[in-house]
Amino acid sequence: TTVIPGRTVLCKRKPATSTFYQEVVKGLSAPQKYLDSKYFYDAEGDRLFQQIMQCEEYYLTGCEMEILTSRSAEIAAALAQHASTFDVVELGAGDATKSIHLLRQLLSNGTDFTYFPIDISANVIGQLEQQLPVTLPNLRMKGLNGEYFDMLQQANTYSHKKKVVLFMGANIGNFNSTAAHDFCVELSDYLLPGDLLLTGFDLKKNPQVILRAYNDNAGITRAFNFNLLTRINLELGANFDIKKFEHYPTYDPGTGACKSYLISLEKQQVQIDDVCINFEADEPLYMEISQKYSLEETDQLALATGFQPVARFFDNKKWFVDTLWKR
Ligand code: AVI
Repeated sequence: TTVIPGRTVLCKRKPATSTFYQEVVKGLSAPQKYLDSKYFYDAEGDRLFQQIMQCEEYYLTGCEMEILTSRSAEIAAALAQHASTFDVVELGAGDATKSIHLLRQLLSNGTDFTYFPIDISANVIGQLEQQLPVTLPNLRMKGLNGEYFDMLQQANTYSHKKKVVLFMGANIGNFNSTAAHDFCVELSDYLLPGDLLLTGFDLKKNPQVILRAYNDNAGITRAFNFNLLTRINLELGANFDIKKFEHYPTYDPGTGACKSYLISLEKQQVQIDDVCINFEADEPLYMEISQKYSLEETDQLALATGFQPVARFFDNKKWFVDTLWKR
């Protein structure tokens, strides 16, 4: 057994080599322990996230749904104003319950477009390809299963029209500000001048409202966080005891950073395959950021990454915005 001072004990068994394993061990071996929130979404995580979206406290989904149901005519008009012909590409399409309203509006306007939903889950793409033609019989679509940027490139091989990219659901909030900047720069590199980007941002608002959204009474968000530990136990043979951790959501109204932690309730060791991780009592494990934006900050992000803000669509409470940017 090899002992790395202060933290990790490496035993002699051959370590697992999956990216998941490597990223988990890297995060848990860092001086400030973290896990990547992209790993929340196994089958159980997907199920819990569906429940979060139904929670009374989790206002984001309802706000963006209100924008898509009540403002799709305005959004479609803005798209037509800024691009004469285009195709629609959705990053992280999920079940498309929000975008379907915009797609329906575009069809009823007689817009000639193809819809390219992109999702990392083959399951999601399969379901969309079965369901959407039933709901929207006149829709031309081609599902793309894979990483966002690889699939964006693939969409370009199917069509040379201008692209309207949808990146909704406040997914951009799960990047910290550097990562959000880098993501937009990379996206801008994959697009051509005149392409459009519709992004959902959760806006800064009363801090209690935000904090409650990540600390619902039924404990679903708590279970969503703990599920990643359970996933690591199941898939990587770890032995996290979730009773020895506490869910600790935070919101800083100064920076707009809403961060979730799991706090170790005691000094303990966790074994992951052949790696042993030491937790101190009260030590935080950083799980997720859900960054909140001001309108000025959304404009600054656009301008810093090669986009021009051209329109904004709000819910009635102005808690959420879908911004339209032009590359
Ligand atoms: C997917 N994403 C935008 C959600 C959010 O609000 O950050 C994930 C989530 N985490 C806890 N609750 C919801």
